[in-house]
Amino acid sequence: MDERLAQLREAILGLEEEQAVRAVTELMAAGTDPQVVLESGMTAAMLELGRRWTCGEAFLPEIVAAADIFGKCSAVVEPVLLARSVGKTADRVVLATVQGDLHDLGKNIVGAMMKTVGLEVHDLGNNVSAARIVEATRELRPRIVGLSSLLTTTMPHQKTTIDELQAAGLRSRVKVMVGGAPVTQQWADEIGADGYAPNAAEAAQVALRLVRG
Ligand code: B1M
Repeated sequence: MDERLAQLREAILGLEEEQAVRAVTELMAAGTDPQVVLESGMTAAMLELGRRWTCGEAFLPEIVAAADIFGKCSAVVEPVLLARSVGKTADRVVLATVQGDLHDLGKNIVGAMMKTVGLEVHDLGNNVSAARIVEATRELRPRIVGLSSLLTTTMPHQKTTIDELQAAGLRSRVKVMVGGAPVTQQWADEIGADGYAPNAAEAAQVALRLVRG
């Protein structure tokens, strides 16, 4: 099993789309836990790529290509993940990557994991302004607003969004969760968020705790 996960990682790192999709399909067929495939296979490959990028050993076009392959692999894993969903709750989540930020692979996994615990997820996409999140909160009346940010330069938009929810008189109606690679519990506390999670599996559990009050 570990060997197949390693093959998946290597295929993503080598930008071998066919091999990556084949590896992920075989892992699913073999009954491997989709969460393990997402975290230890696919996410691990992206983190290694990020490391190589920082060291000048990988370049932007490679990152773009790997992100595309990651999306294709996700399309194989997500249906398996969703098939394990427990019954639906009536609780809605509005999820977005904040303004100025195009990173959405992690946010998409968070959305999928939240669906598996029965939450109704409305994903607004990436590069979403605080105004749009406020509007969606007013329209959809979610219990949770989830904000993802992968750039240190866009993290402040998590705070702006919280401030704008407050200004619109909606802050007391929702719990705000934040996450993304540079986000920490300390940052979440600092900006007055109600929850933080370091990964998608924990995000789903934190969301459940927040809706159960
Ligand atoms: Co960019 N990028 N990127 N990038 N990118 C990072 C984030 C970076 C750390 C790379 C590096 O320098 N080593 C760096 C940020 C540095 C910083 O902020 N200090 C960086 C940079 C600089 C940039 C650009 C500025 C590069 C440029 O153009 N010069 C540019 C910015 C574009 C923009 O957003 N405006 C850019 C662009 C891109 C691509 C478009 C090429 C691509 C994104 C494609 C896409 O998402 N569709 C990309 C990628 C892929 C990365 C890395 C390599 C991988 C990110 C990823 O997908 N990880 C990344 C390196 C890294 O993170 N170390 C990097 C896999 C994903 C599953 O994990 O998103 O962390 P992650 O999500 C996790 C958790 O964080 C958590 O759960 C998820 C699953 O476990 N989580 C939450 C996420 N959201 C959550 C929300 C929650 C709770 C948990 O509650 C609501």
